[in-house]
Amino acid sequence: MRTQVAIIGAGPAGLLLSHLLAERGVESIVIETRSQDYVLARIRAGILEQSSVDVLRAAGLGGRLDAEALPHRGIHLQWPGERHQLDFVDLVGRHVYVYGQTEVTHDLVAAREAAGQQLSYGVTDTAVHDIHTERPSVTFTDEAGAAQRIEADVVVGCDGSFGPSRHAIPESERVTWARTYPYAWLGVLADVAPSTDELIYAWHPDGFALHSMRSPKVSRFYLQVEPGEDLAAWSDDRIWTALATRLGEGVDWSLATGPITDRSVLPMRSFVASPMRSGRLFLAGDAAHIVPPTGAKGLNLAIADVSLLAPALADLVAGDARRADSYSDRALDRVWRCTHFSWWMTTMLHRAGDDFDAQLQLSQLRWVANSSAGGAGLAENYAGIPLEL
Ligand code: FAS
Ligand code: PHB
Repeated sequence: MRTQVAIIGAGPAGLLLSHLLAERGVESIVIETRSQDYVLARIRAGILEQSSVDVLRAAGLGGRLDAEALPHRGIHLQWPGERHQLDFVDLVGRHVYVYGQTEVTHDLVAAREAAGQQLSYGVTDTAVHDIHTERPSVTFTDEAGAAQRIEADVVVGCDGSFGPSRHAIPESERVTWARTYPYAWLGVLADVAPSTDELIYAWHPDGFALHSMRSPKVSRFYLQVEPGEDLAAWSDDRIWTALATRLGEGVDWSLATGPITDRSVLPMRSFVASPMRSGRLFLAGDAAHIVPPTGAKGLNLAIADVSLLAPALADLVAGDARRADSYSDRALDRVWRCTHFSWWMTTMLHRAGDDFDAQLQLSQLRWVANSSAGGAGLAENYAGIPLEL
């Protein structure tokens, strides 16, 4: 097969990139190792920054989003006996939107199918070749078991945290940074109306808890647990008791419960790989960086990367390499800002260390909740710094 841009991965990064390239008259082929059903069923991020909503709307993907997304002015910070609302609109003039990554993926798949995008699911043995030539290629085995090759002008690795593409960058060129946190998240999806108007991020001696949501009838929760926690150790009752305690201790509030429809343990780590470009190979999204989800940055960073990359590749295939040459540095600026913020939110809110650490965390929370400077710092990063495209 022959195309201008070969994209590895049909997650948000790969699907949105193919859409933004098509808008610029650049053709692409997308290959994906999972089935379409698997990709569409994944439950992941829940919050879109204003910039991400703007990108999706400008790309004609705002239809369902405008009808179903829940605009939120801010979040609640909670610790035993106190709950404080941080109003991002008052602090920095920006909203955030509750609209699950699952919905974003559905909208992207529908748009790409309507556009006749060439997209192969169920591929295996993906490999990237000749990235330092003007004829890079991707080989893979298709769902029918046949060996395939895509010859392209450019290859983009949108293959997530466990994909092969970043390993195609020569070791001598590649630098990576990683931090594994001493805790994980137990994620819970439940068919119950949220017991809060906006997300509650709660510090508690027993561990962190987060009350999020997907719609007026579906709630999403997270509990800090040990890394590699055994799901079997968490009955429904234990989950609801822990959530009610951690989210509500010392405040006049009660948690509604309902049928739990999904539960999973999510590891917490930070990871950055540089550069995000080598020759004719570019990286975008989780293929280049992973953030702990406390800052709600993962999906938004993937959208930011491809918003920068699409115009750069359109220029490159037309013979102008300037934006492609600056892509990695520009993308990594935002990656490190989001990596720091996600680390900061995570280490402020999760119980680890000794009582001295706990006093430091509580003091930081009181400062963020009561100082306009502290609140604006969190608001600016959480609501997202405007994209400079
Ligand atoms: P993705 O991982 O979404 O997509 C990569 C795609 O590449 C996948 O479909 C994969 O199957 C495919 N692929 C991999 N190897 C391949 C190969 N060899 N050949 C072809 N295809 C290949 N972020 C938040 O902000 N909040 C959250 O609550 C949150 N929860 C998460 C929970 C989990 C379990 C995970 C893993 C991530 C979570 N994230 C969360 C982060 C997540 O939302 C990512 O940031 C987002 O999916 C990034 O999108 P992509 O870069 O497209 O990567
Ligand atoms: C979610 O709704 O899945 C969610 C929201 C905020 C986060 C992480 C996850 O920080």
